[in-house]
Amino acid sequence: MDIVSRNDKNPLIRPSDLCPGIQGMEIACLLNPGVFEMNGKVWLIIRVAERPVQLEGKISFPYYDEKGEIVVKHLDREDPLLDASDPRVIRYDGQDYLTTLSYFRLVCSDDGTRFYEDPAYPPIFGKGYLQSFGIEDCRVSTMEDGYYMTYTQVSPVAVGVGLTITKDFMQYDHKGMIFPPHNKDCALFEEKVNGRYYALHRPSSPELGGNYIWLAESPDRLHWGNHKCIAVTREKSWDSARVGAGAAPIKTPEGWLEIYHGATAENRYCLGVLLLDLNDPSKVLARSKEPIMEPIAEYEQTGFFGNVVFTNGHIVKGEVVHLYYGASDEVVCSASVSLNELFNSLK
Ligand code: MAN
Repeated sequence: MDIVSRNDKNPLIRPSDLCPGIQGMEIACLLNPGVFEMNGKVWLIIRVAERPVQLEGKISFPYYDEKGEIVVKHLDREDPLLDASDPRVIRYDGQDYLTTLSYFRLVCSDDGTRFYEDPAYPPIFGKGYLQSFGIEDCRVSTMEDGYYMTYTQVSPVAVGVGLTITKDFMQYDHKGMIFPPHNKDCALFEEKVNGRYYALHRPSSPELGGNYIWLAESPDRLHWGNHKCIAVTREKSWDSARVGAGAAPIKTPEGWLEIYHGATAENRYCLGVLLLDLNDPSKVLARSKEPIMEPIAEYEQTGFFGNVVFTNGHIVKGEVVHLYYGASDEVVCSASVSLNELFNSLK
């Protein structure tokens, strides 16, 4: 099932619409934007993934060295130690790397469809060892005291969740890793519930357990505890291998609505909905059986990594949710759906 209305201008932004941000690189993909409103505009914080132009017979990928400088590693495609079967990841001689280096770029729009860059807002690059393979999939929670950005930080030792706070997207207060490895897909609730902050996050348990959505509490948004697992994968379903939160949950009189992603073992990514209790978000009141969105458009089925719709940002205007999403790990798109339709999908 698919109940969303796609923007007929999709894809809204393609790699060729932006200039590479790192010298000597090309943009391979634009992915999974965080979304917020500022100065009367809609803003996307896009994950831009770059790599050198690929030469025949070689695979070349960038990362930051200990000095914080970008180095490029070149491998022979025929090298028996190389496993390049996944376009996103490289396995070489027992070590994992990423094929691209991701960072964030800001674009804004007056109508929510046509986006442009404002040179006053520079890109945000990964810094330090724990971000040496890049930063990815930023969620922006708009809170009383600023914008709280949670994102994946990737390095040779970990995939974990970083937190950065800003009031203006010019000055940033980097708080380091708030959820240690292996963890991603972290979305902060935009207000306190019963005096405590809440976050959805996605640890991965390699043995017992799996890739499930968890809820945590905090007095200050830096220290998290009382972790609870609230949604697991469902066998033979569209969300059988992985589930993870999208953006900050939407507060409604019926509860917190969370649009999440689910994937199969074949890496087909769809979206679904969870409804969490208003006063105790660890209680799941309802969960969609069928996806609300599936990769059905041509640009969602073919691209850098096909059969993917992935969202981590939206704007709610009255009764309508304007979803922004990454399609096929390559282009940025939007779609809309009413709250009513989302509630109907839970019945
Ligand atoms: C997975 C995918 C990639 C991502 C890495 C590291 O392989 O989600 O897009 O780059 O994990 O987070």
